[in-house]
Amino acid sequence: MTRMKLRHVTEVSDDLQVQSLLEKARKESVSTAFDRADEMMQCGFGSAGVCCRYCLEGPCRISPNGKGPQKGVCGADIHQIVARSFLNHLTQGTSGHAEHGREVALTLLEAAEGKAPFEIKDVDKLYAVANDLGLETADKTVNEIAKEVALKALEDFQKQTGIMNWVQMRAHKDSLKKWNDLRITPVNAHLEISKAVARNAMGCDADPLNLVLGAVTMGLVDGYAGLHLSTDLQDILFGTPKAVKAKYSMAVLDEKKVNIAVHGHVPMLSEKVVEWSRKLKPEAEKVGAEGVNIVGVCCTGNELLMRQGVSVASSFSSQELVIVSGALEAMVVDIQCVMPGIQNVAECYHTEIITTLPYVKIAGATHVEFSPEIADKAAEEIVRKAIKNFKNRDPEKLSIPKETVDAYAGFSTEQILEALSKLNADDPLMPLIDAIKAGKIRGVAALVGCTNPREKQDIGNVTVAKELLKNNVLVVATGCAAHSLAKNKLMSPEGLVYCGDELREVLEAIGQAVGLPSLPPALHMGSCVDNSRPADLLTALANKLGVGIKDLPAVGSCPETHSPKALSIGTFFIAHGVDVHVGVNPQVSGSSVVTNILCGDKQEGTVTAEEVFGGKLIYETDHIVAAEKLLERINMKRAQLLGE
Ligand code: XCC
Ligand code: SF4
Repeated sequence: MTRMKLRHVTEVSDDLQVQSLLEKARKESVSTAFDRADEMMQCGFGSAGVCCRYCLEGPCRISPNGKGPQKGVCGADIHQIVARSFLNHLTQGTSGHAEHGREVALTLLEAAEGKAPFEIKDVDKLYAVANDLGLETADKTVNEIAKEVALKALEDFQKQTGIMNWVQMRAHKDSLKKWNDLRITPVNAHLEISKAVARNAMGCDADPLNLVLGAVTMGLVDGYAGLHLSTDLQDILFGTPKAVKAKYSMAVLDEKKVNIAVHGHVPMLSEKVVEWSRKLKPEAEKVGAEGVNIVGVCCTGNELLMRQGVSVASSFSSQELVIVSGALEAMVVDIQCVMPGIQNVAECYHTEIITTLPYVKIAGATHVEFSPEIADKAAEEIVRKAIKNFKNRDPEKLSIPKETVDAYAGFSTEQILEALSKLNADDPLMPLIDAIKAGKIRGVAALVGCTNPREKQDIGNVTVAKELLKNNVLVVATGCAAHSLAKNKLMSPEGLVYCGDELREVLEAIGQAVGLPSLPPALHMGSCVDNSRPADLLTALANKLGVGIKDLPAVGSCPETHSPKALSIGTFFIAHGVDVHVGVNPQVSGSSVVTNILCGDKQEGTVTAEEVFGGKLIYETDHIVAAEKLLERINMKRAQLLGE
């Protein structure tokens, strides 16, 4: 095979440290996702979503240019095939988040029953959630209440009638009414996921519009059984985040310490790894290290950053390069966004890859089984393995980048409201609403999602954010997008120079009220499941203003995603009427019908997301144009809401 020309390192990432580690990897003949992306030809049929492999009569593929057969063997046309492949992506994204929620709910149950070594860290939040669920709390112990909350959560994976408890508890009433009218409100997560898989099979649902509505149900399952449920229960178990200062970049690796990267999503194991890294410091000293240094990758990194101030080494697309530093004794992974490629890279250095879940293993990696009851044992074993591996480090292969970037994180909805309450103790939302009404804050944008090895790392996330900030849009961020912003100083007061004057004044006023020079330009709200937090903030704003969420000047943007999870989160927001931008091909272009439902404007005679929900999907690869489109939508909603 002729080797494709690889991009120059400066085209691969905006991050100089990533560039230098990629150069090192290439010199050492180590294959990484950035180079594999260059070598991989993209299939035109797959890119347009027109290839169907759902039964053994196929595979069938339909050319969008009208040449060749226009129906699959079963008679499915291009719109049916594209709609099904869209629903398939959403189902996959949603099941990841639903599994996350279920694992956390089970951990809470086992903790409450004394079977797992976790304690309830945020009793106030436990009471708040219990009250919101309508549970009686008088005369009950904390563990009794926690058990009832956990059982309510598990009902959302079991009940056969009614609607999910978390939808009932968290959804805005206007949105819920709309979903009920459309009969798309989820009953329980597993039932809906199973139904989505079933309806997508050959010989089942063949109406593109109905299939897209099925995708919206997946978005709602994702949003409530995945995001909201996970955030609520994780806050109860591990604490609700508060403002915290930490460090970003590959330079958070510490040459003098045993380095362990925690990677994946679900925080149960990684919380314990942090605990054991402190307990086993004396053992690390015995092997000549100064201690154990935990660094975060992907959303596990976000979870530990938000609650423990753990520093963050890498977002998704550069995860293999953490290993290329030659300084990593172990990479511990749980679930989602873990590239199988890390094992091959690890084999070129001394790093030990440790998988932890029985259904997520990597051939060649070490497996240390984790479950909540044996959390301490597993974490202890993992940290000991890393310490033992310290002696195998090869000084010749060591290359740790130098500079870290300071960033503030920990902006849970509770933390934001607490800061605002310093300006107005009786009505904390009012300072925010006043600023929006006065136009000092034009609107709110959530910068979310990933980095993608095919895209130049960080540039999309940062460009969209800066354009919005310049135009006085309040930016909040989650996931790997938050990583891009933090590395570019948008999570420290230094980044205020990128804000419009009016936004800057607001951020300074709120920040100074809580003893900081200013709030950072972008507020880090957490991991991807924590997209529940911006949703909660919007719900509170809408309720206060007496309008629907669709009426707010709020948008979401996902410039560099790679994950179907981002599509399901995006659909969750669109179902509330929030416009969502994606900068990476959502693979629906083969069908004009599906594209129009998702991205089309209000138009007589057609059904579009904008018409039904009040928000739409904006697919735009040019970052500046994307920001312009988002601003346009913000201005349109302002005009409708405020009569501007
Ligand atoms: Fe994965 Fe959540 Fe995307 Fe990062 S942002 S690449 S999904 S780790 Ni969720
Ligand atoms: Fe072909 Fe229809 Fe089977 Fe898909 S479901 S592979 S279109 S026959």
